[in-house]
Amino acid sequence: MKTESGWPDVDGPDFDGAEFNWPGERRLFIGVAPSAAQQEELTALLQQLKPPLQPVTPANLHLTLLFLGQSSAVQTELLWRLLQTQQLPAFEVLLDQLELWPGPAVYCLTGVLQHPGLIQLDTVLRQAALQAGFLPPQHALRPHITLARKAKLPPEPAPQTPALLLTPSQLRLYHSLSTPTGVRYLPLASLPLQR
Ligand code: 2AM
Repeated sequence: MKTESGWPDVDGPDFDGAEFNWPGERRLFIGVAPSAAQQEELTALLQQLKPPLQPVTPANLHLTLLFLGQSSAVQTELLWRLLQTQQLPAFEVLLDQLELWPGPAVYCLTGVLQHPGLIQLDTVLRQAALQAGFLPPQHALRPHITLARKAKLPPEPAPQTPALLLTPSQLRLYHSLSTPTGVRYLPLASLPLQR
């Protein structure tokens, strides 16, 4: 189903799953979104970030669980079918540190990989992706929400650090889509996390 904005409504009651039928490859990742209230709180923080920091678009705020990279429809459908047969545990993660990561030059709100549900979900996602023929991720999962890119130095003055407890109810397959107005993270499909 398409929304008024033209994007599929993965939360809608009649969303009937993704259509895995694109030609070539799409840049994909699996992640979770903050709640609407958390997105609002982070949006207020984004407004405090000035050039040269490049704040992300509020609608793009997400926590990446597994980056898939360039992905064919066949490979992605296989992964999604595998995940549909798995127990996908719910988790919570507290994001309460503002950090600048010099390598990718991102400024982000970070947490620690310690909740058993998140550790288990990370394992399930990695194993399913390997089975579907994706390359293993280059790094261990470091839970974070990217707030700004092109971050060589932290913002001055430092914003007040929020403490966000993410308790997502679903994971999402996102398409990272380049548009004339910048990158958009378009949800293609979702799966419920089991409590
Ligand atoms: P991040 O902002 O959570 O770090 C889409 O490109 C998203 O995938 C990016 O926003 C980034 O999420 C993540 N990403 C991009 N390249 C990646 C890589 N090589 N390894 C892990 N995550 C990556």
